Amino acid sequence: MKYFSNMILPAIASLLILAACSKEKETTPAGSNTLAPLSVEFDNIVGGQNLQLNTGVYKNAKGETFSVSILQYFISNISVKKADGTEYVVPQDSSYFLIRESDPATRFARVKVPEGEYTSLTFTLGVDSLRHTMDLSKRKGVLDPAGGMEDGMYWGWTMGYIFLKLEGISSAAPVDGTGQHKYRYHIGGYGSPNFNNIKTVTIDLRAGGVAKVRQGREANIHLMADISKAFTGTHDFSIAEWPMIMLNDISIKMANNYATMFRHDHTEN
Ligand SMILES: [Cu+2]
Repeated sequence: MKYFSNMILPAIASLLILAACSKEKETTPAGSNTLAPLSVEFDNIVGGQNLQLNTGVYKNAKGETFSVSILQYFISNISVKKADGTEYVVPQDSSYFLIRESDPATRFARVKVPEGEYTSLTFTLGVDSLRHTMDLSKRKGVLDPAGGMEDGMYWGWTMGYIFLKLEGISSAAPVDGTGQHKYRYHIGGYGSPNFNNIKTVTIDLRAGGVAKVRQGREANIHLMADISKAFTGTHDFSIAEWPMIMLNDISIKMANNYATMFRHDHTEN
């Protein structure tokens, strides 16, 4: 009997362990934890001020005053990283967002990532070049050229998506066809056939608070996006000199400027 239990009990125990392991495998894919909600909040500001569409009046680095009537931009290809370097890339099809200041519901990019603590966030500001060339059936929702985007964010097949659109009124801008002193910045360019204004942004979350992702809650990474950065940085823009920027070379300087606009403020866990 002693011999029997010495042999059998460990065998039963290891069978139980095996059963437990295989049961776990049924519910969770190997090597990853349960997915849980994570949001990234894009809180648009101008310098130290809150952005108020149409009514807010701001000053750029050249001392010109301006208001903002439209601000919208694409965020895509979100990934997060843990302190140990483990990275999770959100499945690309679920990773396109159009942030529109006119619609507060769009200020959150909501994704699902494995439970855990994340110290770094990476995303694309714009739309990756590969997606530009995909069939229209792969470009639905906010990427649908035929709809889903308020105030068009698409130029056409060869010119691609507008990554960031900033428009408003400035007395520094000349009077346009509508009788207004409008400035218009429509920035895009995915590398073919023109230059590439796709920007990859990485944000260190350690100082402002790591994201503790777990089920039953939505961790929220609260970012500030300071749109005044569009006017300054590698190049100080004068609205009088550049009241309209679209798919031209000067847009490279503006994209380099605004790529620095994100700052992590805090994380709600
Ligand atoms: Cu917050």
